Amino acid sequence: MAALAPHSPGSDQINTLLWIGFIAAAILVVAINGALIYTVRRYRGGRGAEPRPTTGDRRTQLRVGGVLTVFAAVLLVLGIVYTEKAREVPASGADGLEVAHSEPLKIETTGQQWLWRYDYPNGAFSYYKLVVPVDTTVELRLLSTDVIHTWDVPELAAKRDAVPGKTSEVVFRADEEGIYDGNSATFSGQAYGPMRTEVDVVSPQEYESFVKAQRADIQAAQDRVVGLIEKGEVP
Ligand SMILES: [Cu+2]
Repeated sequence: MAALAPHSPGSDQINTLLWIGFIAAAILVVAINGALIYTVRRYRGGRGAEPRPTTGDRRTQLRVGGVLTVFAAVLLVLGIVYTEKAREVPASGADGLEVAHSEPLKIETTGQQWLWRYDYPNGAFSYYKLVVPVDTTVELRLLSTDVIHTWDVPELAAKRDAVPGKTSEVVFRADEEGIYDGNSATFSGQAYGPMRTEVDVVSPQEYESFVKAQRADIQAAQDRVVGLIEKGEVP
């Protein structure tokens, strides 16, 4: 049951919690079936004989009730502890982006039918593919221009909705370079299926050169359009 391959502290906590839930369920299944088989075998009546009605004495009832209560209480506490931990904003690590050591790298993330757009601090933007530095705390500020979209990259963070007129945040710190795929998780119109995303986790140097090159490309394209307008080639 590898439900997740966590690559960020938050999804790590959620993964641990999933395992705790799985083990708790397994313990219950074994205990209940064990008790049932034991009781049936122990109090089995003879062939043709009327079965004996049995009730446990009060002490046994209290003991079983007590054990189950403690079990439920432990699960509740673990659930609260791990969800709280998953909400904590992790600090950037030593291998992370230098400027993001004191506060997270903020990237504006806009969902629109049917694309994700990422706006980086230096003015560069990209569609579909988000590039972030490894070991760096990244804060995505989710916005939507039309309907509700859901940003869902399970290896990095719990999914979150981008709601028109509201800002929500996704925080993660990727522990390994690589490509992480995102899903379409909420129906947002006819082309929601292909509205996926991809997160490329790269070294801080690669990140810096990506946003620099991206910005230069965008600037060059804009200059070209302005040039054409000035020459009267674009009405
Ligand atoms: Cu969508």
